[in-house]
Amino acid sequence: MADGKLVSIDKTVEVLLDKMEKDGVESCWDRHLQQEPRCQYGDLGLCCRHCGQGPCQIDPFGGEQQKGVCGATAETIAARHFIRMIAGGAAAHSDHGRGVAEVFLAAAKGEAKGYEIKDEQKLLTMAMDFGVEIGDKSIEEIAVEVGEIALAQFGQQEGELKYIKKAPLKRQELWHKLGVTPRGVDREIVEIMHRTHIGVDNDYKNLLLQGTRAAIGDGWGGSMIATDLQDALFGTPYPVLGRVNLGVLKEDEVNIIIHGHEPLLSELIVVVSQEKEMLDLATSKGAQGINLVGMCCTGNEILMRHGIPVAGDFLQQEIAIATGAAEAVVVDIQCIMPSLPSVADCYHTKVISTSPKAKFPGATHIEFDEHNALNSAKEIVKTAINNFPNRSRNVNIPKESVDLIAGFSYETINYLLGGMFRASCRPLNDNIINGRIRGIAGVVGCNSVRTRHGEGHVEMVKELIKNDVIVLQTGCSAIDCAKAGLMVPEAAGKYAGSGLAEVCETVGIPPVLHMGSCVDNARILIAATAVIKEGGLGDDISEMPVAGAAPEWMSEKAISIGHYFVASGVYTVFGANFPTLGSKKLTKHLFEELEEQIGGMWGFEPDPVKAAQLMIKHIDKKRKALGIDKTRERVLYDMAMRRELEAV
Ligand code: SF4
Ligand code: MSK
Repeated sequence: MADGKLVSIDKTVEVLLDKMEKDGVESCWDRHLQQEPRCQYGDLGLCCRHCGQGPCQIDPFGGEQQKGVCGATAETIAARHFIRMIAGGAAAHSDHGRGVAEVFLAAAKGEAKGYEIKDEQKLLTMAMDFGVEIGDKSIEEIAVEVGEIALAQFGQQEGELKYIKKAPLKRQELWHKLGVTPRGVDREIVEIMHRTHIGVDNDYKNLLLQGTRAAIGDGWGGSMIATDLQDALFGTPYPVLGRVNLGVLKEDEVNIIIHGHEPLLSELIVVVSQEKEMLDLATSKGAQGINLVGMCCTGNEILMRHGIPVAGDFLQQEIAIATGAAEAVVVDIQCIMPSLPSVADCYHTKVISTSPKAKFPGATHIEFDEHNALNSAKEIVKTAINNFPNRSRNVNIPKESVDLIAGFSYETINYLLGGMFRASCRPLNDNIINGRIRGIAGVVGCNSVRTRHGEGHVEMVKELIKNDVIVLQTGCSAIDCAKAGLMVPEAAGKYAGSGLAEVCETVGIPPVLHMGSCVDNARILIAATAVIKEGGLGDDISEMPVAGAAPEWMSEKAISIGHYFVASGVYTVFGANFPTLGSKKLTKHLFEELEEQIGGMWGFEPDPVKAAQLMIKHIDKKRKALGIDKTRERVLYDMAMRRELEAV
């Protein structure tokens, strides 16, 4: 069995893996050990199964003459595999975005009871971005037009995605020149699947260009649309106090864990779980209340907007059930381990699936339908409450949980830095230029059993903030750094370098900002663009002192995110493992040549501190190119000096 101390920095894992061993329940870490040794062909991106003549495998040490049955080289095989990962990730984000657009449209038409437009300002901003005439139209009319345009972006065949115009001008021009401006979200994903079929595109650089096009369609298309529509529908996040880690589960209440990625149903579960009828039902079953908590990105969504506690990250989903205290784990889509129903079999927990796209043998299915979402939410909450009396004495809720401040949307950061009347990122730019803040890093992504759980995120982020790099976070990475106490304002004085600490203390923000879920990486793109537009830090994201990272990535979505960071001009370092290492040429292209072509490039470094240092080195390179690498003495001008200036 896996040793909790070795596999994770989180004490809850150690405690609950011990419990699982006693209870005779297997965990993902146990299965990870059973999978060792991994197939090296697959690990290095050198196994092709794209036709019935395969699998074909290339020996990484066997020389360049080696080919698959059809003649595909190591470069072709690895590039096809890599961009199919982009297609998978972009499809996941985009299908999420499409689902939100459908619900948004139904809500705008008054066909989805329980939903309403909460942030009219965000809706109006979207309307302007989409070129919708506002005139004297009602909010509902505008919302219908915005919803229709948003939905059409996914299936659009010609032209370019509307949000491309939000990118810096110079970047748009480069994308046009390279022919990677996405026409429609789905079209670029389909074209990847076509080009990677046997005997179509065999030029690894050309294959990668299509990967770039689809990834831009994810970051500046599907994900950005998802984030904006969710903000319009549920409210743009503002700073909110939350709590994180498994200690948020309660001994005497009905614990409902909401896990997955979409906030569509969970927003209504938040409402329903506070209704008197439900609270009375809980009391009648012997519980003191209903304790709603999140997990992974659905958790991040309801944390950002309501301060609902987050029980844990991707790798804590099985151990959360093993506490014996979860009445229900409600799942929608993405990052939900198929093992959950079998873990739940050993406890009283009900796993409730809600999406027709994601069913789990052994789970209870209560389908989400936007036209009837309130009823689904009620049925789910009732099922959980009715399960409370079945809880056994075999309960162990770990003590660990800490405070965090979440809710740092781009709008919030602007407001906090500039105030109500002059909201802007000017103070951020000024502090980057004067060197108090060295640069900006986006540290995002998953957990993987192939690294020590949480260590990559926390060690990397500590190294960055120690060196005055402000960190923006999303996804499970944000959850891990919150668990380590990095997302409270006091963390600035404790962990940040003196320059960053001074800025954070003045503004009253943590040095590590939680910006939301995986689709909310689009917020990071918008924040970076705002910094460019503010002036003084170059004309393009590639000129800024920024870097990105996913030290514990595992999902295809992370590859798509990483590639749209790169395609937007950001140096992006991944840890754990990297899926192209078997092809020297492709890896060189990704890690070196891309910078020349598109301004951003990939990096790979499993040691999180070394990876942070690579990011800092890159940030310093950009500071030098901008001419802001030397600390400037602040000179106070007296009258004589001013007169001298005027005379000149
Ligand atoms: Fe082998 Fe080519 Fe078929 Fe891939 S596409 S399995 S390399 S024959
Ligand atoms: S949930 S994609 S494990 S971040 Fe977004 Fe976490 Fe990665 Fe899923």
